[in-house]
Amino acid sequence: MKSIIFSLAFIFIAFVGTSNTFAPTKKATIVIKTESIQCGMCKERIEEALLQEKGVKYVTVDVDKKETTVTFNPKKIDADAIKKAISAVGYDADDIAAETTAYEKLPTCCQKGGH
Ligand SMILES: [Cu+2]
Repeated sequence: MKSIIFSLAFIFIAFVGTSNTFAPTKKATIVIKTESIQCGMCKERIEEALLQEKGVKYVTVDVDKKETTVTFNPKKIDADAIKKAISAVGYDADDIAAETTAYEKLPTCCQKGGH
């Protein structure tokens, strides 16, 4: 009987132990090069689009640096999905090029060389 209690206790401790050790990080932050953004409208467009993605918590687009900083829950979304969401509204995101149809729908001032 004692050994059963000991092994149950051991299993319990092992379980609690591992779940703590492998507790998933709920937040991650990435900086994505969004070289093709031109102005404040681009900023709003990307921020709005990304905030609609599940798991995205904060988005900041820096127009001068041409960078998009995203804080997200890695259990719900990953960096690739975020970059694809940027591409889907017409902007280059790191090595993922903007979707042509989305890019062509952008106002001229938001296209490359528009400013
Ligand atoms: Cu723009």
